[in-house]
Amino acid sequence: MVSDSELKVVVLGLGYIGLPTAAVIARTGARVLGIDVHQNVVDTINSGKVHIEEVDLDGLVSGVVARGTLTASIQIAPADVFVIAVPTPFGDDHQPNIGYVLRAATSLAAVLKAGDTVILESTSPVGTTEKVRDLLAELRPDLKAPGRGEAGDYALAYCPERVLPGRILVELIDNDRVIGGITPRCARKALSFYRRFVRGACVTTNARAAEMTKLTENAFRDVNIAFANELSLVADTMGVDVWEVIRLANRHPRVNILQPGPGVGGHCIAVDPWFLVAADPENTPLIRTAREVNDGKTEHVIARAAALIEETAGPVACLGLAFKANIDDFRESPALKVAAGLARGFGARIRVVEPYANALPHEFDGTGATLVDLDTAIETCSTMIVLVDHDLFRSVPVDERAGKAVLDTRGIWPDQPRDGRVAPALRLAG
Ligand code: SAJ
Repeated sequence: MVSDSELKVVVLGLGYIGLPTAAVIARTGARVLGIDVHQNVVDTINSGKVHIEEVDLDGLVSGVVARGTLTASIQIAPADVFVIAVPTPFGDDHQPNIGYVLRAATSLAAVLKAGDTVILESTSPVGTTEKVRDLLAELRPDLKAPGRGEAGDYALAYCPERVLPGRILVELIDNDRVIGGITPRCARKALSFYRRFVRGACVTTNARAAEMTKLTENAFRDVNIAFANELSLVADTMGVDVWEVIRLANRHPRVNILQPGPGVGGHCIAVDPWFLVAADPENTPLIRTAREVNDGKTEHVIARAAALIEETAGPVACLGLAFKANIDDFRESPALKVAAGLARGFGARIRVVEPYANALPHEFDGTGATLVDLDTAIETCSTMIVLVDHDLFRSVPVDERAGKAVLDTRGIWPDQPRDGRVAPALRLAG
């Protein structure tokens, strides 16, 4: 086996998954070349800095760049292992777009040689790895493609990333990995690569099963969050505290309900279930409905918050823009959608608190809304809309919230007084 320091790895795509992955592999001593289409990303990394926020990533990247085990480029080069970690978005019609994956495969085809291993990590519709194989076969007829009746000259596998933003560097090492080979031999070859840096179990299967496993994991979470969000609407109608109900129901040994919120954000759970729906629309009513319930929750929160704001006077604090707690990622964020929607309706009355932002995103342009710190919001706003469960917001004690009207979509303040007259505070399910 090639020693760590002799192993050459190319990681295509230096985003939220590609960069941490490249850095973790570079830490083993392997020589890693990270490829990105954006020159500014390449320059940032080569200067030892990072263009994305992730716990401990800056220190790791500056270390491996200084050691010379990680470099970045827009130009591909030969390697032993190629890891594709590019985005797979969907279009307006919810159809997956694997264009970036195919472009990455096209670029590595130029330098592919016998003995190499190619691994796709991007969340992908079932059958994508086979499409990559067919593309490589077409571009490189001089090399035998795997899975076409004979042993291939190179290995090709699908191994989905499964890391949670905010815990990426830990989960890259500790999580189990599912490795789906185009052939069992391809899976074993990819397995020997992951064993170099993964402490979790590495389980092998075929490429299609691995592709569907990834989509299944995120659809499972989406469906379960939709259940919690639907419950929150029912509880609101009934005048019951949904978090109390969930806490009590979860005392049953076989019940484990997730948490309601203002909707589902991020670039994975709100996207991936559509890949299953697009593949088999007739047989996916539950998965599609869950998506609609979660998106509908955001609209519901906007309407609920608008009604509350209309009943009150003075500035209104919207707490949080991130798509979930304690991160700076605003992609597909329901909190951002709610706050921006309210800013469009109520203009300068809206004061946004987001400890992870230096300025309001462009969605607020021209609305008159402002970004303020938490203390200013507490001092000046008699109405508060909780949209993200950042630790900073959780820590606001009950006496600082006294007398305020509160719409808490995350259930972070169970002690919020309910006496609507003395302290006009509401704890609504959102
Ligand atoms: N959310 C709720 N209620 C909950 C849990 C989450 O409303 O009980 C919301 C969050 O606030 C957020 C959204 O769901 O808006 C998604 O957050 P998340 O923490 O559930 O997931 P992500 O998108 O950060 O990461 C997911 C993870 N998948 C699963 O847990 C099955 C992660 O392991 C994947 O690697 C990642 O998607 C991905 O890249 O696919």
